[in-house]
Amino acid sequence: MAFFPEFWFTEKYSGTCGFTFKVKQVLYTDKSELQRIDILETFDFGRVMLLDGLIMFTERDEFVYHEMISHLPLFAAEEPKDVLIIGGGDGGTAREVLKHEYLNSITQVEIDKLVVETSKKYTPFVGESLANPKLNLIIGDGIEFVKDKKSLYDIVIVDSTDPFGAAEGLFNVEFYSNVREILKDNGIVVAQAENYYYDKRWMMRSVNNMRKAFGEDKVTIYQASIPTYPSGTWAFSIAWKGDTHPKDSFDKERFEKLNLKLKYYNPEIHKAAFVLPNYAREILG
Ligand code: AG3
Repeated sequence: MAFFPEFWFTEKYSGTCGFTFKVKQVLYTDKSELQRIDILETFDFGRVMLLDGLIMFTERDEFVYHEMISHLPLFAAEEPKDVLIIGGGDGGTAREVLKHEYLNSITQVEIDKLVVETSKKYTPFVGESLANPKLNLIIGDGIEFVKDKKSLYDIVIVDSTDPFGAAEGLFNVEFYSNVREILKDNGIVVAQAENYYYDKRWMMRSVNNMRKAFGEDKVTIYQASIPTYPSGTWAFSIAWKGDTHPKDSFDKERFEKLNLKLKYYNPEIHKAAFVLPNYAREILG
């Protein structure tokens, strides 16, 4: 009987549990100055990008994350014109933001050029957008970029990796304070904020530091179902400078006019995403 070797990948959540799937083929492996990058071809999730062995996105469910980190703040904001994306080197967030054709400017600051190049080549379903001439893509450090600038953006989207290594500084109070300064008066910031099942301290690092920068009552989280991320339920921290809670400021007219073909986000989800189970509320305090 012939023997067919099988290759299974596990993202380890701890020493005792994780998430596993079978791999058809490793399409790419390399190391940048900052991290190891792998692209896998899988049976169940299409192409998958790993950074340092952690799942950044899969072809099958990336739409949830990218729609929710983009459209929610964009439709919550009042007449947004200028958007800043920090991180997001794969291009998925840029793809969604670019759907808002009325925007004046979209600036993205990604620290790792190799992520950009790899995504363009191996995962064009997200990476293609990085070549869009409407996107002003800067290869640089987002932490430095937001320093000493005032009132430039309506929305800042922080599409980072987990809070260690290069991304650690994207979760601290100095960074969020600079983001507050770079936002215009009614500006909104959204950041990927891990999950409250395995990593509640990571999530709360983002929430608590946003609270210090924006004020206790100007920060919350909203959530979305992302099957291939730890716990399957992902949190996004959100802070706003104006008076209106973003769950109450959905711009219906703009939404209907744009008529986007989306797979996750809709007007009901805009509100529902802020509804949290009791144990998550308790963690938030
Ligand atoms: N950035 C957030 C990924 C976090 C996932 N963490 C993990 N698998 N441990 C995603 C980048 C997509 N643009």
